[in-house]
Amino acid sequence: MPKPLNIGLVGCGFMGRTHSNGYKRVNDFFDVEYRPVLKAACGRNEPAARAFADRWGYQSIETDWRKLVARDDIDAVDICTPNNTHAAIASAAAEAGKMILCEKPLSMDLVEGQKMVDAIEKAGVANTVWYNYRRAPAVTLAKQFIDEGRLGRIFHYRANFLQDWTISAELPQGGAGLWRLDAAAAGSGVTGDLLAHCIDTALWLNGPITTVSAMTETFIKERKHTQTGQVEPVKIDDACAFLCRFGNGSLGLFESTRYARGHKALYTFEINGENASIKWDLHDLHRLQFFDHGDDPITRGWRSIHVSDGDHPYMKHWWVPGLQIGYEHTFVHQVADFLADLAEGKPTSPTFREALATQAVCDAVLDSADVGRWQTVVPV
Ligand code: SOE
Repeated sequence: MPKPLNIGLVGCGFMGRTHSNGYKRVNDFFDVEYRPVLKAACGRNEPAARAFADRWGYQSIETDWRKLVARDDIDAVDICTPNNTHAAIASAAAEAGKMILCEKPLSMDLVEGQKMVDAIEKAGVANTVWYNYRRAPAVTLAKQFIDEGRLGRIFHYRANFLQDWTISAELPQGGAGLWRLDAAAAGSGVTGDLLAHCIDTALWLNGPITTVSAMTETFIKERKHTQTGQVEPVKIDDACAFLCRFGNGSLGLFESTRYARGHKALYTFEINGENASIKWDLHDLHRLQFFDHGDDPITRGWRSIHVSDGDHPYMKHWWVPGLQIGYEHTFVHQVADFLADLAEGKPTSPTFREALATQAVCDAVLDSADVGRWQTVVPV
């Protein structure tokens, strides 16, 4: 019988739903030594927290995260709140000896993130940050191909994350659902929210980024603030593009915007190596495009690998070969890996420290856009 692991989830929004689904599904599909128990859900709005708890099956609610963190019956604290609250909750949870699973990005900036890493490493608690796209089977397969040396020396890394949901000037900033437009709650705009995903994947697949040169733009300069009712300056980056150099000598090109009409969550990356290239697209997330220069020249071409066979990463745990899975499964996989690592006493990647490296790149990108010059990424 798997041992119970009592979860206290802070934040009852979109991410709270994705993580809860992960906890609920994991033991149905993965043989792991722990079983997440949905002990408590925490949200400041009591009726909303109650409705969330009832829907997802949490046994109790809290309206103050400090009470949740102090509870003896909570083993792991899951942070799904706006970015400006991550540090306080994580540090208190670490001090209370709780395991911590924190939504991305880790922190508002590198300095704050460093303090969080110090706190959790001092406490010695298990920790991970939810950069979920690593665990799309096709992305994990890309990692496998690179580690096997199939691409050879890597020359180029290209990534985009394009959305279009903030184009209307009538959209307010701040408050539930729209805190991502409020720099005081989010820290940054697309850099911390979307490029952070691209950077995390890139660091994992292609190693450290050393220097960056970026530009950002805020297209809508003022928006009404939901909480104050006043029209206030918009301080987030609506769009960001940057060039970079990786430690392995390859060149990177990254772009993110919430103003690409027609694109809802188009995360794509392409990697060009000496022997082969790979491409991935979140809108077609179960496929990995692969071009191998070593193939017979007459039939050589881009292969579209349907990553749904039992030999593919994570897939033997799901249905039968050929039947694909989706976005929500990336979170189930992260829970499964966290529980398996816990049983073996191993860290679960990305740890807080690994997520700090993403934060260091985000900071260098924003600094570069600010000063208009190349910036060196602080090594973490
Ligand atoms: C923003 O719209 C968002 O929900 C991000 O916050 C998530 O991290 C990303 O996976 C999808 O888009």
